[in-house]
Amino acid sequence: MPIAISRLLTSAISRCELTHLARAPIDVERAQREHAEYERALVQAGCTLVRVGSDDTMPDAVFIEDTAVVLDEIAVITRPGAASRRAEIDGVAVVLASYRTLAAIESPGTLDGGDVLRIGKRILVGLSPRSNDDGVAQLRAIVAGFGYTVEGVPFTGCLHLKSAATLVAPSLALVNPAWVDAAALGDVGTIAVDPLEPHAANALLIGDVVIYPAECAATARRLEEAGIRLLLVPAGELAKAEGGVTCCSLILDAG
Ligand code: CIR
Repeated sequence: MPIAISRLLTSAISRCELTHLARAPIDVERAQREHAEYERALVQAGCTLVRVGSDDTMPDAVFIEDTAVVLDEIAVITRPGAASRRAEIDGVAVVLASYRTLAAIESPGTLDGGDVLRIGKRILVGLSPRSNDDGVAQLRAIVAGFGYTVEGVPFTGCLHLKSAATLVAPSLALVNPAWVDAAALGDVGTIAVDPLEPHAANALLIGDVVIYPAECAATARRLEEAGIRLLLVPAGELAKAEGGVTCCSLILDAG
């Protein structure tokens, strides 16, 4: 049974980092309701929920995906590219230590988990302002012994690689072709987002079900037509903080 590690959001989210979006007021209670529905969907997808503590000194802590890269063999604690987010890693490391041997990205490397897309034994890392070459090289050195390759992938238009491409089945990716060249993903099938929904490429695959934002209705139809089983969740408030459905959890096999 998979474990989903999440972190509650606080009113501090109104001070979140923003890169591509202008700041818009976030309705904190509504964002908390969205997050509660998201956690329910994680449980419905078969996960056991484990929470890391939160406080109002960490505005972006709810976006826990960025703090670690969890593989079956090891968990790599990242060094988030935004300095304001570096305090998030300690609490995550304490919890992950119960499930995995830990490694860590060290300065001057930076890496955000949102840039890390694993396709089997290939790990693609978006080359973004958050994840630098040194971070990519450190990740490569840490995971090489477990048989993983690590490649840097250029993309534009969004914060993290997984805003531009995610898996919706083991060999099927959902992509925004305006932001990333689907050829960089290699030998997988692709479904393109509806062009009117540029932010629709972020989907969370757990087993054979995909947690997906209800706001991306046209792309959701494309996925359902392709036979993908969706669990729709409201995600509009968290989107104002540049968060999507992958970034609010770390999913790992309990082993
Ligand atoms: C940030 O800029 O770091 C947060 N406001 C959003 C992080 C979203 N993370 C993700 O998509 N993996």
